[in-house]
Parts: sequence; structure tokens; C-alpha cells
Amino acid sequence: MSRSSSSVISLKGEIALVYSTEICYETDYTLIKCGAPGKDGLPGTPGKNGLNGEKGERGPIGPAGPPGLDGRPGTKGEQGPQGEKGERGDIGASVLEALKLQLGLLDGRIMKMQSNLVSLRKAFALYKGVKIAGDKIYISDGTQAVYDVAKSTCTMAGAQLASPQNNDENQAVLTIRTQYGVSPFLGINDIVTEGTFRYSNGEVISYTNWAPNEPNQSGAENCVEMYETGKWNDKSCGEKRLVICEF
Ligand SMILES: [Ca+2]
Ligand SMILES: [Ca+2]
Repeated sequence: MSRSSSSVISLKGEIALVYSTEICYETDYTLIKCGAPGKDGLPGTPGKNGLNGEKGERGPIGPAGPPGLDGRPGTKGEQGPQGEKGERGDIGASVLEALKLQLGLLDGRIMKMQSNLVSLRKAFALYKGVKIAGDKIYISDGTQAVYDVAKSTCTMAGAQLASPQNNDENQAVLTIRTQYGVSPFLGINDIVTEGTFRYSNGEVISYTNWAPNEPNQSGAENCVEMYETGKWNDKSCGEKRLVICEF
């Protein structure tokens, strides 16, 4: 038996040594004739998966994906600073109508009160010691007093001593003076500054009706009385004169 090459062939589950020359033998001692190489056997079963390879390098950034879902609402922030005051808004139409209605009612009430007041003034003026001039009402009950008492009497009544500031008012005071036949004190004096006559509130007088040669400061004359002619005379404040109050 000669041997020039060898190979292992699987045939029918048996293993044989094959020599390319002439004789071959087998492990089960059955001789076979050497022939041409057999056909390729069936593919073996797939082997197990190999180990994971190493992590590759980071790839380039891909295109932006679609927007994700809205997240949860965030926590409430701190209150901001107060803004500037806005412009006044328009009054609602209903409010405007209500105001117009109220104004109409008030107008009616005011006109009624004015009418009543005119009637009262006319009736009041019929009494002795009462005279009206413009918006002023002069009243006297015939009382006579020194200047300080006369002044305080009118003040306590919410009025002031008669202080005529025009001819109509002077005439109204004269009418009452004539009714009682007594000269009244006017609410005028020069107690603070000799020769400078002022009203009770301290203002320098704006209207005068002095008798001739008056005021003459005869003795100590710092108050003012009204003659039967309606003319004025400076007179001692200690004298008693008619009290006429001006409302
Ligand atoms: Ca005087
Ligand atoms: Ca005088």
C-alpha cells in the first residue's frame, strides 16, 4: 500500500482514510476502492452570535424633528410692578340716563324751592324791621346797644352788623332806621388804624356815604352811625344805637 496524499471524507456516518493511489481502508476494516472526491456536504448549522463590536464614533447631527407635545404649566411668577393709571373710561349709557333723570328731578325741586323763597321774602318784607336788598336781608327788632354788644348780637344770630356796600343796601338800612326813629350802628370802624375804616372782617370799606365834614374823629369816634338822611357819621363806640343785622 502506497500513500502520496491523504484526506478525510465523511460517508454514511463513517470516517475513512483515503489515499489517492490505489488502496484505501477503513476503520471498520472494510476495504473500499478509492475514487473521485465526493460532493460537498450540506452547510453546517449557523454558529452563535459573536460579541458586540465597540461603540462607533458619534454621527453628524440630523435634521430637526417635529415639535414635541406641550410641557406642563410652569409655576406662577411673582406679581409685576403696578402699571400707570389708564384714561378714564366712558360712562355707561344706562348710568348717563339715570344721571339725566336725577338732574331733571333736582331741577324741578330747585325751581319749586326758588318759587317758595320768593314768596317768603315778599311776605317777610311786610314786617316792621325787615328790608330786602338784592341777596341781603336786614332785620331789627328795635333793640339798642353799644357797638360791641350790637356786633356780638348779630354774630350770634349767624349774621353781621348792617354793612351797606351800595346805595340800594344803604337805602334798605335807612328804611328800618326811619321805622324806629333811631340811628343804627353800621358794621364799620377805624379801631385798628385811625382814619382807615374797615368792615368787621378786616377789609377796607369799598363804599362810603359820609355826611359833610365826616368822619371828623370828634373826641374818640371809631364807630359809624347813620343819620336820618342816610348819611354816615363817625361816632363813639360807647354810645347806644339801633341794632340792625345783615343776613
Ligand atoms: Ca376814629
Ligand atoms: Ca363824627
